[in-house]
Amino acid sequence: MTYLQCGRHRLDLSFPRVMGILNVTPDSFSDGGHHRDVGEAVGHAERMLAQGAAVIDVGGESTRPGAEPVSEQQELDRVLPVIERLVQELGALVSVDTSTPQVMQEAARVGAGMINDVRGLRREGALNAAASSGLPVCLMHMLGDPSNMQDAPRYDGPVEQAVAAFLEQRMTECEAAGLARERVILDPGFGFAKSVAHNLRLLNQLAEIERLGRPLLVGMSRKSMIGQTLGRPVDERLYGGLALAVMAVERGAKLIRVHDVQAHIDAIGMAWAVLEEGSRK
Ligand code: PT1
Repeated sequence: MTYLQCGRHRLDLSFPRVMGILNVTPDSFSDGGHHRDVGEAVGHAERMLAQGAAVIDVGGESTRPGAEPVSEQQELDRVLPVIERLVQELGALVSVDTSTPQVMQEAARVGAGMINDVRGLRREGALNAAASSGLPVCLMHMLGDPSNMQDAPRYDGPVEQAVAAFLEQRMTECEAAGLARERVILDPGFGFAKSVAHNLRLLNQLAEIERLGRPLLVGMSRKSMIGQTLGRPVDERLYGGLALAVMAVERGAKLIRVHDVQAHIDAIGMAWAVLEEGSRK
């Protein structure tokens, strides 16, 4: 279980790896496909790879709380030219952050090596598209949709048990539809249908998700769980985020989805060195 075959790339997950975030959303992009915008995105990915990112996560739909949906064509126009160049020019391992079946299919066709779906393949046709791609898939926990997920999220009982039960059930359903467990990465979905207390508790109890036996991905970079806990605006959340990343690694997380690659490479590398020394015979 140390390696994950991601298309032509073999991803070594015997130690924690950094996934660099590459947003190609309306705020950063007008209507996609413009050479200058694509060039800027490729340049940013190149810097993240040089800093040690193992994967570049390309997303054309914002899934922040309150974000509005985009059309399938818009999403395709935004992500495909970028993925194509990252694969062709940089030989990068690209993950596509999408819930849209057509985007999964086309991304795989142009060389993406992983599918990252915050909706856990629950959109119609997504499970079949992901299964037939042959690629690993990150299944994330969320209730509702980004437009309404933060409307007073509630759980009966401990949040980590609800999240673990959801992910286990979803993994079983996906397996029945032809997506082998060996291809699944699990993500508890920090900031998705969770209060600050839920998010903090979930990180504290992350071992409950790790027990499901699949590689864990976490995304906490610059999120409001940091902002609300420390009283920091979005551009002052790095130090808080590094603390969270280190705690996630200590609890077994193997893919850390972040904006600030260099800082996380060092924090995680240091944490991992301590953990490794402690496990020596
Ligand atoms: C994530 C994730 C993601 N997060 C995966 N993919 C986002 N696998 C996009 C806030 O509270 O955690 N895992 N793709 C970004 N979504 C959010 C959610 C951004 C909440 C910000 C917040 O600030």
